[in-house]
Amino acid sequence: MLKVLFSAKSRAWDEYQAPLNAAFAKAGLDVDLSRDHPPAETDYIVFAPNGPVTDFAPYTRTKAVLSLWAGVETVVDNPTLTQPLCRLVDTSLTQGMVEWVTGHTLRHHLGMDAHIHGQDGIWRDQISPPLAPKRPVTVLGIGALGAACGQALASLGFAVTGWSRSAKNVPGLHCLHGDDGLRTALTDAQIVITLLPQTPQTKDILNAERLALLAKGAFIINPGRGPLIDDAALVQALDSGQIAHATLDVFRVEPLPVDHPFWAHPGVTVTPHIAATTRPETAAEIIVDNIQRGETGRPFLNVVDRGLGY
Ligand code: NDP
Ligand code: OXD
Repeated sequence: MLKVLFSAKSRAWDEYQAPLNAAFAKAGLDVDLSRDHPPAETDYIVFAPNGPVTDFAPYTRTKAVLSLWAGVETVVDNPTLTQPLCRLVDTSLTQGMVEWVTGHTLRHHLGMDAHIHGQDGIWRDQISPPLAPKRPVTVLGIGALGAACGQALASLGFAVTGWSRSAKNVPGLHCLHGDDGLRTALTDAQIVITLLPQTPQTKDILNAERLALLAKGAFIINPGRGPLIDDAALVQALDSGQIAHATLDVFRVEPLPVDHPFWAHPGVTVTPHIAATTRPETAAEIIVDNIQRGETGRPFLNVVDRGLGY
């Protein structure tokens, strides 16, 4: 019988126990899923960064650490982690992100706030936004999530540029990469969506200099990670009108401290890291598929490149 350790918060255990056991049964795997297997007897770890396991050294028998999260920045550098680390790539997570990004993009594109907050008896000027093809959108990071979001926006007619580390070809997107590509991708962009992982290379990627490349009055939408944006530079760009509004789902410190300037800034919308949540039913299938792969000698899916950090 395989011993699978579940290392995440208690609430996650309540949500995942049944779907994981159902997926093990469906896959024909004989598994003892528990929150307290002895390390030296643990075959796999189902892992969340806010769970109890932080030292992987005693897990000498463990064949893989299977993350319930897509972002792995808090564990990727853990020197005790010598086992393969697999991150979550899940159609439900992607669908959730596509919906959140599309919703917030359309909010800014259509200028919805003016009418949602303007129910005061005044028949305002009828201002038409440009149609989507005239609205240049840039997606920084066109991996599992960014590519799907970019393609969803392109299918609505937006002119979407995607930027990545390596050269890519994502149908429907104008794809750029590297330093020169970043400059081109940001120059005159009106909406920028950041879906990069947090690594040393992506830290502060939206700094003062790069924010200045955007079209005046641009919008930022960040469901990636907080450190992708230089907070002080963003506040300055909002104050000057260079950026019209920033919708931020992720922050350097979470929960966002109550005295952080983002809370009070009229140009910022804070959402509490809810852009895309992992859904237990689909995530369980993916975790179990990877365990089945490990047990049948097939390569794991979505193995994190420890050198690249994602
Ligand atoms: P992927 O690994 O599939 O994609 C990452 C993309 O970023 C790739 O296109 C990659 O380029 C690019 N990239 C990485 N480093 C660089 C760099 N130095 N320069 C340029 N491009 C770079 O990740 P996902 O799409 O699955 O997830 C992205 C992030 O979204 C996660 O890391 C996590 O932080 C965040 N997230 C947030 C959630 C939320 O609810 N707010 C939920 C889930 C995820 P290349 O293609 O060349 O490798
Ligand atoms: C994730 C997240 O990385 O929720 O999965 O941010």
